[in-house]
Amino acid sequence: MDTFELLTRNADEVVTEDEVRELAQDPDGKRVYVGYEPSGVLHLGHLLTANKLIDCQEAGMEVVVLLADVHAYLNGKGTFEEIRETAEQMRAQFLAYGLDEERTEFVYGSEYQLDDDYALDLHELELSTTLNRAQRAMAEIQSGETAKVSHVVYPLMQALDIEYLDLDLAVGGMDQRKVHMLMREELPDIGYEARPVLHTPIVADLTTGEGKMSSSEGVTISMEDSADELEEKVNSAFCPPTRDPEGDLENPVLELFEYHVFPRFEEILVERPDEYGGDLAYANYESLATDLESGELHPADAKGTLASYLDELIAPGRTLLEELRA
Ligand code: NAL
Repeated sequence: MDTFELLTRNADEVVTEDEVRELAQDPDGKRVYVGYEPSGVLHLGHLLTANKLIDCQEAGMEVVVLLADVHAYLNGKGTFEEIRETAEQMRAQFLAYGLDEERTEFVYGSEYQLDDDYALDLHELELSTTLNRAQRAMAEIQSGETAKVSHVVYPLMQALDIEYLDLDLAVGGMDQRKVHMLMREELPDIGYEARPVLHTPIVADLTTGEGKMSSSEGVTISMEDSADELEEKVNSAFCPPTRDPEGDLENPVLELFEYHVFPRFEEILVERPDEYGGDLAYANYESLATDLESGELHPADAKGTLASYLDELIAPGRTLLEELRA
């Protein structure tokens, strides 16, 4: 696969393609970065951006993971001490999931976000950005019903971080796109360069195929799930025999194959008894989706296979969590 294709596969949005094409010409040693509000247990949403980081490492880039402790604090996620503790657990789970330890740098936001020069730059951004703009950027990220002043500072800091961590590429879920657009417009206003960004898709809710899979509502798959829980969750998933259900619905089973399983395995094996046609092997997402649509692959077999591959992906992190808690 060529480098541009590897860097951009499964991205919903690339801003801009030309800038990423240029980066793909010479990716060695370039820095890519994702930030996360610390949370004790990773879920599939985190892992989707982690897959993109693994793609970038494969292309030769250095990965920076920002453990955004100050951001989580600004977003009302707990006391500073609580957030710090969950950040440590998060770091360990990312490594267990498959990020290359040698080429992954973990940085706490609080290591530099409380410095004088950072504070002054932040105030300059506060002065050049409208309240309305900052609030819109935060709409999909904000927790809680009532907007707080901290919620408009948050996206400005996220924009500034992209300068302070000296990045060549920023990665985030589609829910981060308005923050990144703000970064692209506002950083040049205070004398810094805008950076290219990639946005990964948001997987639909597992049981309904609507909206997004989220840890606050509906069914989420996390690093904590046992093999049995995974099987139960995946078996209850919405899986019509098409990749394009009507209206706003998605097929979450196919999405998980496409974004989580195929990027991490060479070949997917569907085990079936001989009387049901015997085993099937797929080297890419397209061929599996085509077989589901034609009826060659039954949704029940697709689900059973998905559950076992997801189990393989999360098993190392699950074991580590058990050890941390023992
Ligand atoms: C992501 C988050 C916080 C700070 C960041 C700084 C730079 C790049 C990415 C960052 C967390 C993210 C979330 N806003 O909603 O999880």
